[in-house]
Amino acid sequence: MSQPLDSNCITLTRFVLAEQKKVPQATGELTQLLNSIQTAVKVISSAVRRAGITQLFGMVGETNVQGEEVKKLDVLANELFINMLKSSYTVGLLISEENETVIEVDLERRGKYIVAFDPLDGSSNIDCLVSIGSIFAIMKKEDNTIPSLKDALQPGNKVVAAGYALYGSATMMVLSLGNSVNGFMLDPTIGEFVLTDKNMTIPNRGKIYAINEGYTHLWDDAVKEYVQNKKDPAKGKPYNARYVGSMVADVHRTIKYGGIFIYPATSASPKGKLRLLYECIPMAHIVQTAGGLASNGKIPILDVQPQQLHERSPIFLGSKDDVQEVLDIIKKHKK
Ligand code: P6P
Repeated sequence: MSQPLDSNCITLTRFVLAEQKKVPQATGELTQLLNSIQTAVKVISSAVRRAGITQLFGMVGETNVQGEEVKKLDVLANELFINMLKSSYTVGLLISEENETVIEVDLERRGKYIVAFDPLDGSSNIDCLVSIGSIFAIMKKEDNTIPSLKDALQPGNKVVAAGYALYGSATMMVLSLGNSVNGFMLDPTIGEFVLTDKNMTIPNRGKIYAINEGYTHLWDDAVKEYVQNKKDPAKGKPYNARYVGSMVADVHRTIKYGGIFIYPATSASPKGKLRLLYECIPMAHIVQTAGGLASNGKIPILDVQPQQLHERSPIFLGSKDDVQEVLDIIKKHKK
């Protein structure tokens, strides 16, 4: 039985417009910016779902700035984010996981915002149809100088808005404007994102831990002890292990069900794998706004001062009590 059409459904566009009206000095540019991201996400969603049919799977035979093989969908997603953001007339500088340097917007289309994004995260999962996602963080340029690298290297506590799109069994956008986190499901019958998860809050404690245990031999003693505790019946009811290997999917489940997502530093990757500007910071902004914690093991992710565009960071993210538990073990091992 199909759902009756709701004549008053709260679309993402309506929601953002209503939020804008709550801010007297708002110019509407953020609304315009978010609408351009929404368009990019809708096209990426369509492409992801048709990839097998339209031969968008597979490599393009190139490698990106991370030295990873680039897939056709990666290229399409990156171009969509860049083109839609540039044509929103609200952005002056773009930072993409796929581009080695910052992308300056031409003068006539330049705006006051700066957007750091991972256009298609988890792309190694594309060909086997495991959920993938897009991640973005929006900052403001603080002065009227020509946009440059220094404008990109802002700490996460300067982020104005952050969000992700999850291309899973359905396509969903989750958005944090700083005061609340809200989830919008794409209704393909009307081509709109509709508010389905109002004011998302992460449980204070969960029962799931997510970490790639294939690297156990590379972890430090604190992470080894924490994960061992999660499996030890003598320490309490063991947690469930869940790991998709796609950050957006793992983080979304963590917000919905509670628990912890960890990508730690290892002896092979001393700063971990995940990128600070367009993976860790946006996810930290969203999880903290939803009532959780996100740390690099020493300080909150949002307090880290980025030094380089594609720098990596360890991340411990999720339910307040779960993250605090591992931070306490890290502190104990530092003594
Ligand atoms: P590993 C995907 O490649 C990604 O960038 C994130 O989405 C994911 O959390 C992580 O890497 C998975 O890395 O080393 O566990 O395969």
